[in-house]
This record gives sequence, C-alpha cells and structure tokens, in this order.
Amino acid sequence: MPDIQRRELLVQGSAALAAIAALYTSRRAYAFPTRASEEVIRWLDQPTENPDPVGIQKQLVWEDLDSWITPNDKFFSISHFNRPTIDEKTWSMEIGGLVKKPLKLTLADIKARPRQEVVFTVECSGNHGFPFFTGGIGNARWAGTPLAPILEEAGVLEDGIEVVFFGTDTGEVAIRDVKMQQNFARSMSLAEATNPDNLLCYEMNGAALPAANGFPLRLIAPGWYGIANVKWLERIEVRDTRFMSLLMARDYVTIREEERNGETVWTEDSVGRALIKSAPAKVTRKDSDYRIIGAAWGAPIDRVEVQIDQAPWAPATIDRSEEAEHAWKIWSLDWQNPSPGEHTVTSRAVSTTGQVQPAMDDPLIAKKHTYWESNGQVTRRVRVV
Ligand SMILES: Nc1nc2c(c(=O)[nH]1)N[C@H]1C(S)=C(S)[C@@H](COP(=O)(O)O)O[C@H]1N2
Ligand SMILES: [Mo]
Repeated sequence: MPDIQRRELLVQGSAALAAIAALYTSRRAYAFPTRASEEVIRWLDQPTENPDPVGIQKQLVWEDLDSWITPNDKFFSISHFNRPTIDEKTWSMEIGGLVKKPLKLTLADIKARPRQEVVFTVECSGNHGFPFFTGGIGNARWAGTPLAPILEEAGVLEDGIEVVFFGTDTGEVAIRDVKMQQNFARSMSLAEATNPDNLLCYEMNGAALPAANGFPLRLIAPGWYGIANVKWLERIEVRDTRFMSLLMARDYVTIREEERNGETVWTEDSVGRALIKSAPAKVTRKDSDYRIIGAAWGAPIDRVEVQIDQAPWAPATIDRSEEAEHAWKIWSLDWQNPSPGEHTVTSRAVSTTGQVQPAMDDPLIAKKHTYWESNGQVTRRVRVV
C-alpha cells in the first residue's frame, strides 16, 4: 500500500479503510482483459432469429461480454410455462412430505436465517443446442440461505430419499392423449439436495431476485445446469420414490448411441450436473494486435487451449483477478498480426481432473441425438482486415 494511503488510514481510521476497500473491490469488479480504445470485431457467424422470445429472454451477446459478473438487466431468462407474478406479502413456501415437522416459511422467515453467497455461472443445458440459442448463460452473485439446515429442521423421515422442488408456474402437459396442468418441478436425491452449497436464493447481484429469475425465491444449485435451479419456488416435498417429472424423465434427457463390444446401446441420462465447456467470446483489435477473449466453466478448470484455423492448440491465459469455484473463468490469447481474411477460432477447456471438452466429432457429441448437454467445442468465424 502506498505511504500516503497508509498515513490517511492512520488518520481517518476505519472510514478510510472502508473507502479504500470499496475502491479496491470496485476495481477488481472491472478487471477484464480489455484494452483502452480497442475495437470489438463481430463474429461472421451470428445466432439465427429466436423463435420463442417469451420462453427465451435476453440471451448473452458474446461480443458484449466485458465483465465477470453479468448485470441483472442483461441476464438470460428461461421459462417453460407461464411467468408468474408473485406478491411477496401473500407468498410463503411449504416444506412437507416425509418430514417430522412440516414448515411454512415467509420471505421474512427465510431472510432472517443465516445468509450465504455464491458466485455461480448458470448455463441452460440447451445452450448451443440450436442455432438460435447460443447465449443461455450468465454469471451472478446469488445470496440466500442454505437449504440443508431447513431440511434438517423439518426432520426428514427414514423413508425420504427424494427432495422435490415445485415452482408456481404451470403448463399443460400431454402424455399420449392425456392432458394435465402441471407445475414446473424438478428433484434431487436427499444427498444431492443437502449439499451445503445449495441455497434458497432471494438476491441476485445485490438486488432482490428479478421476476424473470424467480422472485421471490429460487433454488440455486451450484454445479448444476440451469434446469435444476427451480425458480418461483412454492413447495419443497420429501418423497420415498424417485421423481420422474416432465423436466427430468421425459424431456431434458440426453440420448446417445454408445458402443459395447461392437454393438450399439442407447443410453438415456437425465440432465443434471453441468459439464465442462468453454467458448470464444470475442475478438478485439488494437492497431494490428488482435486478442481473443473467452470463458470456461462447468467443471474445475485447469487450462484452456485455442486453435486458430488448423494451427496447433495454443494455451490461453486465465484471468486470475476474478475467481470463484462455481464461476466461469475468463481467458485470453494474444493474436499478433493475423493474416487478412477469414479465420476460425475454437476453444477447449481441460479440467483439473484431466477431462477435455469434447470435439464436435467426438462420439459423445456426434452420437448424441438430443440437443441438451451440448458441451462440444465451439468454433466461431472472424474476418481480419
Ligand atoms: N419454475 C421454473 N424454474 C426454472 C425454469 C422454469 O421454466 N420454471 N427454467 C429453468 C431453466 S431451463 C433454466 S436454464 C434456468 C434459467 O434461469 P434464469 O431464467 O434465471 O436465467 O431456470 C430454470 N428454472
Ligand atoms: Mo434450461
């Protein structure tokens, strides 16, 4: 710390300390591999027109990525059914089912409980599954209270194996020719649900949870795909059977062909935990110095590599100024004097346990018949002038 600041600190005591701390955090919040007076070059390949602007709102525009935290007014939002407007004065949430002591909690009850924060990058598992859906991702600082102690207080009975999260939103669901009006609902096993990271979340980046993101309360399950983070929570129920909801067992199922001794087996996995992934976000130019910037998430990231055209993979630099266990990592690669014309840029993330983000022709991706869990390597096209 420079002398002048130290002296000020001694003179003005804790007020100065707080001011300096605030300055330091605000500077940190804007750390990003951006250079003054650089130009952002838009990708030649752009997403196609969104056919469902009500269901899929405000996708991330990758070229606009300029901060580690995604501001609330730019955060993507997904809804499968209706988008409920909930009055917090009349709202409360029940915790019931196989528990000794069912609970009914108001928002004030929940806010009075211990507060916990997590910076977590939420990605929709359908992101990059369609040409119109490539920005279903954002990174926010979520605050709420941990779920596990609430389940503990309710006292899960011995037969309870499954925790179901019901949203307020409903939609018509048809199975064969039977039509039903169902709530949005997802579950976790008791062990998954009681992970100490899981939050009943009421705050997003320091503001009340916006309506689009689940006001007044949503589940935040760090490390899981977006779908598990149930918004507009209404009821949590402990049950003694696995829960096979629309959004776990009939939709949001990844179906793949896999090979076993030369024979094909079809595997069907319910979409749950996030998978390792990265994407180039943008190319910037300052005079003839180009730079590629991107993000990597979905698993503990060890490194990111970038391939330009058919050149060997080059290691990107990970921005260490802003890091959190469940948040995306921002990376960059300087690209000096590229030749004029069109180029491709591909990134791949490698996890600390050695998992590599699969190439598009890897059987994991190429033999996947459904669009969820599209964590294959993303290639973008750019023109250098
Ligand atoms: N109640 C409810 N929760 C929901 C959804 C929904 O439609 N209803 N959509 C899910 C999906 S598919 C995603 S990707 C995330 C998106 O969170 P966001 O809208 O805050 O970005 O919310 C999840 N939680
Ligand atoms: Mo999603």
